Amino acid sequence: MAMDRRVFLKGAIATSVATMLPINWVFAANRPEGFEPLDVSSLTWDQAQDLPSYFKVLNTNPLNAFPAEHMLDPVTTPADVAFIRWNGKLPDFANIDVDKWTFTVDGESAKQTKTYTIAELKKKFKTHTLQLTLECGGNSRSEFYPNTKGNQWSNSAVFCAEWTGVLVKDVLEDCGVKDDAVYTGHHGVDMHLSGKGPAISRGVPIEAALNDNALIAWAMNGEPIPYMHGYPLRIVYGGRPGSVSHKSTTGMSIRNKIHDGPKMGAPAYQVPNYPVAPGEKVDNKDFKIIEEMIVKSLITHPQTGTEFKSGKTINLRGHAWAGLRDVERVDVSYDYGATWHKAKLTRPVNQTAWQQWQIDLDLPQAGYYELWARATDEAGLTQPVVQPQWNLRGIYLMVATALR
Ligand SMILES: Nc1nc2c(c(=O)[nH]1)N[C@H]1C(S)=C(S)[C@@H](COP(=O)(O)O)O[C@H]1N2
Ligand SMILES: [Mo]
Repeated sequence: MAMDRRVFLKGAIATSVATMLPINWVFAANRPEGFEPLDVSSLTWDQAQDLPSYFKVLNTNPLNAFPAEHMLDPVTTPADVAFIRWNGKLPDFANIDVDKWTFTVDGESAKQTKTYTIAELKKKFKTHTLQLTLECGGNSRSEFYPNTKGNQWSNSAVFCAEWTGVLVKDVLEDCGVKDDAVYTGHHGVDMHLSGKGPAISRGVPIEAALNDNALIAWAMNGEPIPYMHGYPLRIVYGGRPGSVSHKSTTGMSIRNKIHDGPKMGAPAYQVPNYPVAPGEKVDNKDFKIIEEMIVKSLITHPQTGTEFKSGKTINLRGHAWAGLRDVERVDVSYDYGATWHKAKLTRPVNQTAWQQWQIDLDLPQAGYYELWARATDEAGLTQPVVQPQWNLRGIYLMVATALR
């Protein structure tokens, strides 16, 4: 169901949040079958660990948590609002010495192996500051029906911060990329929960590493990267599954084959290359790696559950992004898709930065509404009204990976 893009507005005549909605559920007759009004009382977050209460903690070991969607309203996501995803144990942050931290480039297809301190990276290469959209491959997974394995993210396992660092491309080219290079492999210090081996080591096709929206970054929003987001050095790729943006990174291999580190094998971060029925078994050889994220929009204002005075114009707004492409338009609907209204949309500040959309809505009468937003990218790909093709790992991606 397209719950990802809906926020509901409770009409002025509805009584309290706890009493069951809706007194006057406007357009209820149009709603898709099985569509129930949201239960507002289930939308309060648990307090856990030291995380602010606006985080919903999915698990603590490994640590996975996401913010309420309306916390993502700012154009640039503040670090203390961004979702947190670790696959294994946390790095030993207390013992990190930023002056001694190094980044090594190696691999079969590197002409030379080189090791750089952070100071050397800063000195040797041009510094770039870019806004990059980082989205977990499993963002919105909780909306699959039937549910799939994996963290049940809402739609807020995504953020767009401003990252400062050097281009991955400049560093790889300094070491020399052989003609037979196929893939990168990313390395770090955090261990698998068992204590044996790295928690994760993923990579991207070499062309992705050699474009202009991949950084080896030491700053997030102008500050040292917080522990949770990859202190002291992080690989960041805009528009690709978050798992390739390696936190607390110690290096990158230039591989002459598809990288084979932990979490590279099917079905992790992969989707079947043909449509499957829910629950259908798929042979591992019929999976393909997700390399780019798909077009999507997020409603960040008003907060889900907001009640307005009747007759008030409502400013509905949020962000939209589309992997490596630009978003071309965003439309919104308050009548379950019977009519769509075109929102104003900004241009991205740089490739893979999310874009901002907004629209003023005058709703026809007092009552309960569900608001939908639907983004369309420059290739004409649009968000489906229902959750796309079910797949084993709940990845919202089938269409885009088939296209490029
Ligand atoms: N070192 C390390 N980097 C990692 C991970 C991890 O477990 N360890 N998880 C990846 C995944 S799956 C995602 S979605 C993003 C999450 O980034 P965030 O925690 O800054 O939101 O980090 C990626 N980088
Ligand atoms: Mo992820």
